[in-house]
Amino acid sequence: MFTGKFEAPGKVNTSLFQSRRLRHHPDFRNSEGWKAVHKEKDIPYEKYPQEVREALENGLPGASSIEDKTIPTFSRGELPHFAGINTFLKAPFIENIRDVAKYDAAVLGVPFDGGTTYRPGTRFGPQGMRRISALYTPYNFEMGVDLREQMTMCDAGDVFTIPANIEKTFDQVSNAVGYVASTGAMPVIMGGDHSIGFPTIRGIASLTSKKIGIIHFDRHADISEKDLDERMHATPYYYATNLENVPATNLVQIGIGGWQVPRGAIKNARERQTNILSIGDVERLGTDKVVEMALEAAWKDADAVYMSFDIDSIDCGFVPGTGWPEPGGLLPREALSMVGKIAAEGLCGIEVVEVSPPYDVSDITSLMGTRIIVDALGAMVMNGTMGKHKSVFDKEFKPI
Ligand SMILES: [Mn+2]
Repeated sequence: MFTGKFEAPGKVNTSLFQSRRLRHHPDFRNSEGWKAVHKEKDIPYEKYPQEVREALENGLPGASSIEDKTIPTFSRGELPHFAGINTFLKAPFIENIRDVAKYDAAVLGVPFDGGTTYRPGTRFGPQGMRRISALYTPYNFEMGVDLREQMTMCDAGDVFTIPANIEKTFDQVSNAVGYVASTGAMPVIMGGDHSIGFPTIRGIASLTSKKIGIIHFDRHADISEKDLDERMHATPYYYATNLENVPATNLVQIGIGGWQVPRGAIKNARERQTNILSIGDVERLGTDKVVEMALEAAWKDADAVYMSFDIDSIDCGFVPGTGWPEPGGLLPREALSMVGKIAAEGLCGIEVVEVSPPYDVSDITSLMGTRIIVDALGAMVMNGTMGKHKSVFDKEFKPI
């Protein structure tokens, strides 16, 4: 902190200090920082003390030399961030999947990279995101939300995927996501490559007769009919928009562009009239306008919206750990801003795909994936839209 007492060597230019003295003290009251500092006091503070009490009971009181009497002998709960068993955000792991019904949201991993056509490794995506999510507290400063205090979340573990069989894996994924959603818990899915974008929405769409829109962040259109003769990670939106209640005209694809988009996919996008917004559109229109357009198209005559976030929609300089890096993508700030505003309106599910830890550097790609999830959850909590989608489900869960 500058105290105004240091003496710089040599000649000091005092004109800057003098000009400051002439002005009034700047007013910070309209700054986000000032507002956030004051908002924090209104967030409930009940579950954390309860967690500390449980930690002491389960983990034994700490050594007598430790002055902070909230510290147990065995690490239980959030602290220290480098310790413990890594569930997502240290949320409770539920051994019995039926217990998901008790939570607002359930995080589940889909460790699968059988749909990958260049770099593999996304089977380690859920582990990568869980590990680095330990870095986070459940509180977000600017939003003024505390996920631990204001919602309930569990880690449901991973779907049992079949590494060499895409179709069997798709069935497992649809059943897992459909089951979780049918209990009322919002599925939060950590991929996995983007091939899972079809079975995830199939699982949710099977629970309702109503229409579902999709907001899809990506550098790639992912709407090819086949890739290397199979339904791979370039094909999810071809099959998703074949579903009766998932119209292509309610699919919004943000960030598409570059040299990795197959022409056949674009023909399909054109024929099906999906809504594509390029990085240039984001730059030219700005994130607020893009969000406004995306929400309008995705929600048009739809009853719920699902968000699929391919981490490669962000410039690969920020997310090197991914399967098909394409430079020129979104800036992290642009991505987070749009995700927050889209989630604020309510979502029936979230997925983050294409995080490939073997190609990552310092966990930054996993960290970005984690951040997309927590920002979406935070925005929903802040706007009171968590759980809003539940009324859309009017059909029973029927496993494939
Ligand atoms: Mn992609």
